[in-house]
Amino acid sequence: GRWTCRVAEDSHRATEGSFSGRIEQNGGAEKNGGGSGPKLTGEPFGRQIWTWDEDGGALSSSSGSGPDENAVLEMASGGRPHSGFDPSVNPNSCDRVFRAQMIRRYLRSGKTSPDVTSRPRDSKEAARKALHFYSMLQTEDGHWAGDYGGPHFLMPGLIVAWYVMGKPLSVLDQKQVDMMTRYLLNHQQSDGGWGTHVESPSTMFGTTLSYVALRLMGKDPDDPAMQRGRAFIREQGGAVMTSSWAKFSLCLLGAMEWDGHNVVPPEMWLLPSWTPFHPGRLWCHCRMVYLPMGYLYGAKFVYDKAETDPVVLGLREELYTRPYGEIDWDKTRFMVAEMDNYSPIPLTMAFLQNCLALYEHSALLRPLRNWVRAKGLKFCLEYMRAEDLQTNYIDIGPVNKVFNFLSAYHAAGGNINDPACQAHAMRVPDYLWVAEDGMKMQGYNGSQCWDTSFAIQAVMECGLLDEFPEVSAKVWSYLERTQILSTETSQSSPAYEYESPESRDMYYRHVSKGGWPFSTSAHGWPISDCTGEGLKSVLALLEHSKSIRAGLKDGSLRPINQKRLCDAANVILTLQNEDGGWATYENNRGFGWYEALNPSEVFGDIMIDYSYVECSMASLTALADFRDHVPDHRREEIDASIARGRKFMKSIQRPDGSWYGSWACCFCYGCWFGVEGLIRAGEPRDSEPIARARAFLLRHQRPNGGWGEDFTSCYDKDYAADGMRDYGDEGSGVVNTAWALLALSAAGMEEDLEAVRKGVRYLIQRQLPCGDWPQEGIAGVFNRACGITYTAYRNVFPMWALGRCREAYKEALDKEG
Ligand code: LAN
Repeated sequence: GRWTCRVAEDSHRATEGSFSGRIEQNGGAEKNGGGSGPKLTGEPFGRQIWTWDEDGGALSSSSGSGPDENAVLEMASGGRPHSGFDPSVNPNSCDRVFRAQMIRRYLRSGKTSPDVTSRPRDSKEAARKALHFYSMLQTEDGHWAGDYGGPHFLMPGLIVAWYVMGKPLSVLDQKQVDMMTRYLLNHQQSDGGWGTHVESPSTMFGTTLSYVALRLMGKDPDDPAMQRGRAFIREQGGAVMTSSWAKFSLCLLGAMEWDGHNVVPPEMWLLPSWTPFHPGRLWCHCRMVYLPMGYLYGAKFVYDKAETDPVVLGLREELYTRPYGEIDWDKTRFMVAEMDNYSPIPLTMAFLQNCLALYEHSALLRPLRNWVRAKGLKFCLEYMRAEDLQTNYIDIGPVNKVFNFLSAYHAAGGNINDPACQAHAMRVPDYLWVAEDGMKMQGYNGSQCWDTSFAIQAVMECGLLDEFPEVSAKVWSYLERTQILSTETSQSSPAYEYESPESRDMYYRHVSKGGWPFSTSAHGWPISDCTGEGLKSVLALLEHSKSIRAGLKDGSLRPINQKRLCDAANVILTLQNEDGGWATYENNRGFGWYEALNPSEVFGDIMIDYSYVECSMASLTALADFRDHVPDHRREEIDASIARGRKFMKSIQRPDGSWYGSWACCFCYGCWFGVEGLIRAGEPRDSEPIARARAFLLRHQRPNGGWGEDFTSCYDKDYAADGMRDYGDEGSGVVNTAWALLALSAAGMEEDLEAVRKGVRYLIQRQLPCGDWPQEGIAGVFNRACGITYTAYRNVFPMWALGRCREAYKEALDKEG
């Protein structure tokens, strides 16, 4: 057998087909004859799920005239030996399983792969080879799929939920459990622990959750790996020292008492909307996580068999240094190991938590509490239901996905065959990914739209659109189908009903229609910069539609009318904040002092949606492109918006010339957005802010011509001076080099030619014979403290940088300097 990634309609067929069978196996509550099982809602484009195919072996190399399997693996392996996975060399997987599948399919269709024996002679050839390679990985529906793993705290949450629901096969089957076990064992570190993400040193957050997950999946406590894991936990003082999000899962399981967890009152949702603090003003990810947490806390959910389940009883002994019954839980609420304590609970929050604890335990207040709690719980359920329907049960992210599921299960009285539970179960695989290190839970249901928009802009700037018309046509159809609520399929999804102003008000949602998401249309949450990148991509494709059409066999492209472009521009305009910048999904609704209420020790800056250099650049440049394309739509507002955005971007430039990148590592990334955004907004290329940013980049170029930073830049908010020590090449990495070059060539100053030439040479020299680049360190980041994998970045950004530098410096670039 073989793991296979299925996309779009095929993924829907696979889920719906296998699901009816699974329900029957689950106790036969429902007998589904002939495909009458539950159906998925929402647009299928972009969906990617992994299934285990028993007969997948028939497609493997040995049989018949398939492509040479060794060559396939060689090309899929990102410059690594293609046997096994060795985290001590590099804990980042290179997405070998998916890439091998795509390359195999490409070759079987009779197309030829890049010539691995010849070396590109110049930047143009290198870019062409890069695109040829990358085009092998494009899926049928036009997007680029990829491993979006990295965090280690997500999958254990799913496993805890699965376990307390009675291990339903419709949620996880044995094949998946085996692959997940493999993943966790692969990432155990030499000190016995697990990090918060693949590159992080061990934390109690990562370790406690991973340990518990392995035990729930059947690992024996006497297994040497488990002994080492346990030793790590106990050395830190036991599970009372883990951070609150891990404690939450332990409480659900019954391996910790709710008194050991700070209060998460569901009744906070009942606050009148005019109060300075209201949860509706939180950053949507924070809000949507504390929503089900409030419900499960308020209902005091505990696994119903906790008191007799041998694994849970075992964990009560294994995880603590004192007998479980003797722990004074109220004293453990604030305990947390130093290694987890990135943003210590502020005193204000600690004070508030103590007040809430008094409220929670007061006998006097019980009648009042019961009354408001019931109301709070009711609102939470309604809100979760709205979120489930608006996202077709995908939910905004992996954390609320799992907790919303568990809440629905609780509300259904523990009936896993309840329609809402079935709908949730069918969307679990949307978050799972298989790579050479095992099966992981991703940070989102993929990064499809984001990667695809960047890829096509890179192709455009490389001037390769006409050479690869089919790639462009497929991207066209992906972006067309993925704009939120703009196509027929998406308009028939339940999400559409929630777009009315009343409903948006009720559930604190911003306008969706016309935006682009990070992943898929079915996910349905628009994001400022994803809308910006989507809009820029579509505008560029429209500009080239003639030549794309000419290169196609049937010449057909679905129309994208101007109304849809205006919808997108309107969304972007509404998202601009008062400070002139753009935040992620919504306007900034809260206040800076909300950070004093941050209840999570492991993450920083999560309470409100701030304006970011990344989101601002993408939004502002999209408006600028839109203005060129549709000059008379809200012209004055757009001009004013761009001017304010420009001012904002200057205001957050650091004195050293850099910008802090919040969503990838780190200053090179920020500088790319800063420089490109300012220039597109009209800033002269020789102005002081641009000069300062260039000087910053030039100062950090390494002797080998590349640039390098790693995750610690984001964590410390300070340039990682040693560069990418472990996973790059003498302190440089291809992705960072590409970002620095994108910034420098956006300015395109004559004086920088030499530095740019060195950088470009570096990229060419690091390119692998097949046109890929090596998988190095983790590229993405969120909430200051967690890394996240962007597999596509090693292909898209170097190619893009080559194209842009060539365009800026022409033939001079490839001459001997
Ligand atoms: C993402 C992924 C996309 C990312 C960009 C669009 C790249 C960025 O420019 C804006 C922020 C955004 C939308 C973003 C925010 C935080 C997310 C959603 C993630 C990094 C993906 C996973 C992460 C989410 C918070 C993970 C779940 C963990 C919790 C702490 C809830």
